This record gives sequence, structure tokens and C-alpha cells, in this order.
Amino acid sequence: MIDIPAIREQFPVLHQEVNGHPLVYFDNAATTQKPQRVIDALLHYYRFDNSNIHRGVHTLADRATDGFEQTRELAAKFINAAEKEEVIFTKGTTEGINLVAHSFGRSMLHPGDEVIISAMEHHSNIVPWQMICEERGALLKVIPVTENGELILEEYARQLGPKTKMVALVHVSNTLGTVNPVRKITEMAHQAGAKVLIDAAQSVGHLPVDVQEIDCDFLVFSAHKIYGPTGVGVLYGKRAELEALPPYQGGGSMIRDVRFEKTTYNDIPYKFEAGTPTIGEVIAFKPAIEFINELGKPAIHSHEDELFRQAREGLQSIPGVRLVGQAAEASGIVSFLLEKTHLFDTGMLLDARGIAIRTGHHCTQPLMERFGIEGTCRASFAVYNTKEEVDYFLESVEKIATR
Ligand code: C6P
Repeated sequence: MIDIPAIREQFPVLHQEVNGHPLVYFDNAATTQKPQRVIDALLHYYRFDNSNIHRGVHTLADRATDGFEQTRELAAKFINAAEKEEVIFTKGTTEGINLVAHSFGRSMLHPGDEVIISAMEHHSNIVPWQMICEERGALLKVIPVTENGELILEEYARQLGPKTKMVALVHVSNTLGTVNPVRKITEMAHQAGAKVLIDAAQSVGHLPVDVQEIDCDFLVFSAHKIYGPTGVGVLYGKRAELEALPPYQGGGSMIRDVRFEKTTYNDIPYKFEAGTPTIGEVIAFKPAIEFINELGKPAIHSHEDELFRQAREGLQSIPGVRLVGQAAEASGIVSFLLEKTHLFDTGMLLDARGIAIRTGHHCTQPLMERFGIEGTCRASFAVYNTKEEVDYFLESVEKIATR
């Protein structure tokens, strides 16, 4: 059992009123709130340790470099990477996918090759692949989804073949909450000789994610969605895969030796970390992972799953509410529409009651097209949310739906 009031105490932002009501923050899939220890770590860095990393020999440079590398070590353990060099810091999930699409595409994709994504991808796992496929003359294939919001795996099996070079797939859909069977999908891709990238933006803070168990070649996520600062992401890659890829950007830190005739590149992970990174934010990401580790993913998941089920079942029983996506395996995210109220009005009416949800297409326009809708209202949960908040949310939705 986890102590929710004690957890809430650690999040100063939660203790405020919005429009005359206590804030109910259900927009966690967009970004989570930050515990005091993350805010403190960021302030501490700028107050005492501010310095560039991997460059200086002075004390502040040492402290900053140590803090930065300690986060890398913890992030590697967090996803069970075999070694810390397999963790590359990026700006976020989006940059991680662009890095792989660009580097992999430029070196490994040839005319006629194929890349498979799914119909429930976030734009950040669609557009980079579209761009590189167009550039390299490769074909982009899309795994369709059922009315329930589940992948049609028979179709995926048919799409896979000797031309498939990459399968890039979301672990948990940010719009539907569907949990995809990434281990099985990876195994099938590997049997066809393709590499696999998993977008773990919506899973890594909520479900156990073990890169060696999934056996994916690449995995990406953002710190800001798991209680950490913005401007930090992780790209995991198997050592052999990262070593085989050319660098994404050129600049300081990513080189071994620069001559006008020829430049040689640094080892991983530095080969992919050109320029000065978001140092303080990476350092402040460590206490966010520690926060999750202290609670444990099983306890976090079990609490969030209770809230999710309460919300999904509650919404289902309100007349005039339509759920969008009802996958058997789903996690922490529920999308819905009201028959008589436009989704933006629903969002505004809930905000007037202090409840923050997200409305719109959630950067999944092709998925919205699949369901024939312009967007949804989306409630997404984090470990600090409570059963009482879900009760209040359901009561508010019912009021709006039956106006
Ligand atoms: N989804 C949401 O409200 P960045 O912006 O790089 O941190 O993450 C992009 C991204 C990639 N994949 C998935 C599955 C995501 O959910 C997101 C971000 C937010 O759903 C903002 S659009």
C-alpha cells in the first residue's frame, strides 16, 4: 500500500485552487507535476554547481559531470539496460525518435525497404519516419487498429517481410491507453530481420519496462512525463546498434579528433551528444527516478489502475458518454466524448470546476481519422491522484452530460 497523502505532500503545485476549486490534475499524459526534490535539485545545481560538463578540470565542472553521469547510471538501471553507455540523453522522446530515424535511415534504408509503424502512433513516431522514407525511397506501412483500439496483429504479420528494416511502435497509446504487446511484436520483427524502436513515453513511468526482456533495439522516453524536468529524454540503444549508426549532429563532445581532412568520432554515448546538454535538468531527473523507485512500479501501477478502472466504468455508466478505445490491456488513460457537448466545451466546463484534462487530437490525427472524430476529452492519471478526485470528476462529467 502506498501513502497517497504523503505523496501529495511532496508536490507543491497540487496544493492550490483553480477557479475556486481544489486543483484536480488529470493531464498527466501531457506532463506530470514535479516533486519538491526535483525542484530542489534544479535550484541546487544553479545555486552551487553550475558548470559545463566533460570539459573542465575544476571542482564545479567535476561536480556537474558527476551529477550528470550519475543520472545516466540510474536511468540505465531504471530500464535494465546492460550498461550505462547504452543511454543517450536527448531533449525528449521526439528528439530520440528523430535521432534514430535520421541516423538509421541515412545508413540502413535503401530504395524499396520498408518501415512499419501503427495507426495509434503519436505524430513524433510518424513524421520522422515519413520524412526519412521519402528521402530514401522507402515505404511506410501502418498496422491498423480495431474499433476497441487494439492492434490487428494478423495484419502486422502479413506486413512483415524481408524488406522490413524497422518496426517503430508505441508501448502505451497516449490517446487510448492501449498497452501493446511489445515483446511479441519485437520477436516477430526480429524473426523477419528488422530492428525495433519502442516509444515508451506513456509506459515507463507507470509499468515495468525492461529493455532486455522486451529485447528492443531502441527505446525512447521523456523525463517530464515521469516527474522529471522538461528538456530531457532518454534514447536507449543496444551497444552494437548504436555503434553501427552514424552520429546525428556534429559539434563539441561528439568527436575524438577533428582535422579539416577528416574527423573521427567519440565512443557511445558521447557520439550522439553533440553540444552542451540540459545539464541541470539531467541532474534533477535523478531524484525523479528515485521517487519512482522508492514507491516501486508495481505499487504505482496498482494504484493508477484502480483509478483508471473507476474512471472507465464510471464514464461508461453515464448516459450520453461515449468511450473512445476500450482495449482489454489498457493503462492509466481514458478518452471519451459527450453526445451533447463539444469536446472543447467539456474541457472548459471541467476546468471551471478545477479539473485539468486534455482535449483535442493529442498529436494522433490519423488515429482520430480512424475513429471518424476530430478529437477526444482525455483524463490521464499519476500516482498522486486519488479516488475522491475521480469521484468528483465523474460527478462533474455527469452534470455536464445531463445539462
Ligand atoms: N504526448 C500528450 O499529451 P515529447 O513531446 O517529445 O516529450 O513526447 C512526444 C510523445 C511521443 N510519444 C508519445 C506516446 C507521447 O505521448 C508523446 C507526448 C503528450 O499526449 C504531448 S502531445
